[in-house]
Amino acid sequence: MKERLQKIQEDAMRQINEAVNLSVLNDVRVAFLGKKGELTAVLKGMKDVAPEDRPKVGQFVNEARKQIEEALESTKEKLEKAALDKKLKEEVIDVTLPAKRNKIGHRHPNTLVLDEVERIFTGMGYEVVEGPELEYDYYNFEALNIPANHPAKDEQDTFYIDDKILLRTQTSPVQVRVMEKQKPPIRMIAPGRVFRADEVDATHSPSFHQIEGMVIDKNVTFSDLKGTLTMFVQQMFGKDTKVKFRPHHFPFTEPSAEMDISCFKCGGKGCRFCKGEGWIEILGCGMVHPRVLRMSGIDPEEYQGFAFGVGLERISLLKYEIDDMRLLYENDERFLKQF
Ligand code: 2NL
Repeated sequence: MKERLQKIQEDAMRQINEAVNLSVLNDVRVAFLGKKGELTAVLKGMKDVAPEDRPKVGQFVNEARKQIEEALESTKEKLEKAALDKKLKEEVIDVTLPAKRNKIGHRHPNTLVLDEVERIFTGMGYEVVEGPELEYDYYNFEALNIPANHPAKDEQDTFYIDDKILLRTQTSPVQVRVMEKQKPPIRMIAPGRVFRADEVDATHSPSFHQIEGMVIDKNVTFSDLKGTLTMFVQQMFGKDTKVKFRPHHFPFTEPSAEMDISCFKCGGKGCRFCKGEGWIEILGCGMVHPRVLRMSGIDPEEYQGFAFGVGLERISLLKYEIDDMRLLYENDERFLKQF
């Protein structure tokens, strides 16, 4: 029995020493100390040992077991350390290698301009209001005093979903919805995407963006409109910007005007940028038509208002001297990274 134990112990020690990794070492542990292991088998055979020999044999078995366990433990530590060293060596990072340059996104020129417009008008106490891109014919046309036979209502110009619903052609419907709900005073701008059945070229797109603005209160006059829009363009294009109003016609305002600004490139002398004019057309505006106020439940005897509409892309193109609107929609990285 003693010899058998000695043999088991020697075998175990040799196999432990030869174990090349943790998995092999574990197999060795199982082979000797596991449920069906060799040493365990000896313990199970104790019942066949003469009772007077049992304490002695038990002691041998325990000593062998202790020695094997200690050897397993120390070899396990050794192998674990070796595995860790190997992993650390493999995963070493060469901090002297050049870094990969991350690409940083850029804000779109339209976003830059819209942020600036919103900053200017919220600074004057205006609210920014958004509304649906799909609109009822009523809000897009009828409530704005645009008659059924108006050319803008032509299917050639407007995307109709059915005979009542369309893709809005301006953001005025947002302002109509506010007039219906809110008692004046109202000071708001309505930025957003609008749609017109246009062919794509350097200055047209079937989908573009508009910013409309509206003020309704007691005793609002055309002077308020002039003062407000002058403040706006002087913040947007420089404090020396001059404005000029030309009479115009819109069904929703009376009187109506188009506003020009002095060329911010040449200051009004005339240059290539303003095509020798000295002036650049920038927006349309006017006093809200009394009929438009009345249709939305506002008494034009008590309240007046002014309104204006400006193309967001038009300002982007001017401000950043971009000569083709299509560049704003292509999202070419080489274009966008300049902003
Ligand atoms: C342009 C200029 C304009 C308005 C938009 C407006 C909105 C309401 C009532 C009255 Cl709810 N007016 N908006 C006013 C004048 C001009 O846009 O060039 N439009 C095609």
